[in-house]
Amino acid sequence: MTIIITAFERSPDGGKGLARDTRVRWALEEVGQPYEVRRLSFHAMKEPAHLALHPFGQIPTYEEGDLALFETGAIVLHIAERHAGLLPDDANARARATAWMFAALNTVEPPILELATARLLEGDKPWNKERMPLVEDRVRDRLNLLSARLGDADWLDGAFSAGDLMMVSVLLRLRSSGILDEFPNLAAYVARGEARPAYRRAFAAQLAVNTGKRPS
Ligand code: GTB
Repeated sequence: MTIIITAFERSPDGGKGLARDTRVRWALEEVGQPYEVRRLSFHAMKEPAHLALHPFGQIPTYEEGDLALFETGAIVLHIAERHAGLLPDDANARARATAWMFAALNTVEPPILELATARLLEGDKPWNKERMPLVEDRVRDRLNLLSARLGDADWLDGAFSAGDLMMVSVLLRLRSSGILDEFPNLAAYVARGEARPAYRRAFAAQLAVNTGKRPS
């Protein structure tokens, strides 16, 4: 059955891979599932046809036969549960990998999104200069403990899993802030994720769409 995901017609990041279709593409590449992409303008995302798939009028969505999903956490978990390659066989290890997915989305991503909002949307506010260090420190608080937990391991809990896919995807958003480089083991962790052939294919595919360059 053909898998169809949605993505920006043109991502505002110009192909840096930060829009969330990249994590879904990455998951599909890891498990070797082909997919098609329906690209949407900002206008089309708020039209009834797309709102029927995504109640908040966002990307990405995922369609497979009569199943339609939104939310990258749910989509990546669905892919990981249906296909081998992103979750361990052992039931307890699967549960722990799922916990890392939730940790990425619910514990690590919120302060990173707050930082992105403070930088992109609030930069011109008179109080921004005073607020910024507080927002940055809330990111550092999370990264400090994540860094301590990762230590010198390659991945968060044994072999690479959907938990790492989601955590790396979330941390990538931090790169331009310079904060990731304050944590060398996390910077290396992200680089290991980006070096995976499946990530590279996913990145190249979204880059091609956003720049018109064909994947090499
Ligand atoms: N919780 C949802 C999920 O995980 O699926 C969040 C989905 C979401 O935020 N979608 C964004 C969207 O559709 C695109 S990915 N926004 C349009 C809208 O809400 O109207 C977020 C994103 C967008 C752009 C960049 N960038 O340019 O750097 C990075 C991330």
